[in-house]
Amino acid sequence: MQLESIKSSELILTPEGKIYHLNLAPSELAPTIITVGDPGRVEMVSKYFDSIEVKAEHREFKTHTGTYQGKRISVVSTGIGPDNIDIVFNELDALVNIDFENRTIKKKLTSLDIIRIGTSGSLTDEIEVDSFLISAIGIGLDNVMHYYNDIDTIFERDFAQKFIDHTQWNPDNSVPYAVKADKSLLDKLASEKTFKGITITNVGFYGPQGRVLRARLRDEKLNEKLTSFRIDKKKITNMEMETATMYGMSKLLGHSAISMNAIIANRATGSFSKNSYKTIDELIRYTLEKIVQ
Ligand code: R1P
Repeated sequence: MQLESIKSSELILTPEGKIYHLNLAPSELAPTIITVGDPGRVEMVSKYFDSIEVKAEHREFKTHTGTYQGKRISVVSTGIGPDNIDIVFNELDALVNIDFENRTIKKKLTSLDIIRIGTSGSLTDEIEVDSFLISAIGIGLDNVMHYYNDIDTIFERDFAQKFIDHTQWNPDNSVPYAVKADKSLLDKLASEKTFKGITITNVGFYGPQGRVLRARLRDEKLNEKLTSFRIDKKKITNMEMETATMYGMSKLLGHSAISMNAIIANRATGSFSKNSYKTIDELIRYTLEKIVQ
């Protein structure tokens, strides 16, 4: 427990007493949070709210807080990628667990429920575009979590080692890690409408996901190795850019997280959704209904 006050350079607050990147005051955040990558998707969620009490914005981080069927919810955009998840999760945690007046960690900690509604590409032809997929486990190819201590109990070490061995992982890249979803959120949000999958969290969209436009890849067989990986007869289902980092940061800080994916591309068949907006809207409505059940 940190007793001394956290310095202004570490916990950065605006003159209005709001946390720096999210531009939010503690009272403006709900205990249930939906994260979306695209700031434009915030309205796609909050248009279903009964009312909106807070609208805040700074850079790619946009928040609407309101109620949905009486339940207070914040929808927050994270932008793209694991590095932004480090910012968003630390600041969400600070909003509930640090006293901004005296800059100390609160004695009684609050646990948030954080639900990602994102888009993703399927790696298997069995999961077609416009499907919903809930990530039971995330494999992180980013290095955010490696900067933190106390991660031994969070990582699924054997799982990650099998992945490293199978892919003959390039040691110049950061070491892959695996983190499970929060079990109670997984059970609450899964249904016969959702695939349950193993999700790869990439550090980029093109090279790191095996897409070639003009720049050539160092390991042209990486995606083949991903699709041939098996653990307990299960295969990797999809790729995106936030899930594993979210699962790691939320476990590290004592929050619960789940990642809901609208599958809008299929990398196995080369297809892309003809109406991704509709699929994302349907996943938003599905998730909101499940949250209040
Ligand atoms: C890439 O286009 C982005 O889309 C996916 C990836 O995770 C990455 O953030 O999710 P979102 O649509 O939620 O941003």
